[in-house]
Order: sequence, then structure tokens, then C-alpha cells
Amino acid sequence: MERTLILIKPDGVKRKLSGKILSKFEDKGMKIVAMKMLVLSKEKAEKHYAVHKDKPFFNGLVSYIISGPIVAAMLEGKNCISVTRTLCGSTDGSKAQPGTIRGDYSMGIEKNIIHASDSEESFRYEWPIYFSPEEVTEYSSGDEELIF
Ligand code: FUP
Repeated sequence: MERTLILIKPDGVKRKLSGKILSKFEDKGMKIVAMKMLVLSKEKAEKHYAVHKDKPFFNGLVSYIISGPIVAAMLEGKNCISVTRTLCGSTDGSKAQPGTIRGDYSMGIEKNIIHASDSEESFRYEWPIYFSPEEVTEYSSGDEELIF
């Protein structure tokens, strides 16, 4: 099984979409193995988005992600990274396909509701910013045979 990290960004939380968004992943068959709500520090936000540090949108992105509470969750399932990215839709919400999270709920590229790791490498880099190993659970949901 593969794991991935998602963040429901401050626009998603403030617009009270957290439950709906988490349901989409659960309904698809993915299992939540860690989850918390937090306000990210500037240091952690800069670490998360370090790959974008030379981009013109970096400062705006960091101030936006620390502007309010986020929900961080780790999901588990087969091909979880690519399936999660597909459910999120393309980065710019105004262009994302209807039926995807960004396609249904976002009109912009910065306030695009959700982050999801884009590769195993990104996941390995990102998840320790949000969770300690003890906060990541292991359990059987009992329906794996029906789903995968
Ligand atoms: P994604 O992997 O879809 O989250 O998108 P990227 O890694 O390319 O970008 C990370 C975040 O930077 C996006 F969620 C939104 C923000 N961004 C901008 O604000 N402006 C841009 O031109 C590109 C990305």
C-alpha cells in the first residue's frame, strides 16, 4: 500500500469544506492513517514549499498557507499518490475538471483548496513536517479486499 499527504488549505477549512473533502477520499476507498488541524508556522511553510522558493508566487503562497487553520491528513491505499492527485484536479481551480475537488470548489490558482504530494519523494519530504512517527497509525479497515 502507498501513502500520501494532503492538506486542506485555509480556504477549504474556512469555507467548511473539510468534511466533504475528506469524504471524497474515504468514499474512493482510501484510509485515513493520521490527521490533525493546525496553524502552520512560517518556518514549516517555507520548508514545505522550499522547491518554489525562487518563484514569484512564493511569498504569497507562504503567507496564505499560514493565514488560518489547515487540516493535514495522511491517506493510505493502492496508487494513493496518483489517485489522490486525480481527485484533486489540476492546480488552477478555474481550469480544473468538474467532479474534482478543485474543479468543484475552487476558482483560483492560489486559493485552490487542497495540497497533495505529487510523488513518493515529495511525500517522504513532506509528511514529517506535519506528523511524528507515533502519530501515524496502522490498522486494517477490513474492506481492502472489496476495494483493491
Ligand atoms: P500542485 O502540485 O497542484 O499543488 O501545484 P504546484 O506544486 O505547481 O504549486 C504549489 C502551489 O503554488 C499551488 F497549490 C498554488 C501555488 N501556485 C501559485 O500560487 N501560483 C502559480 O503560478 C503556481 C502555483
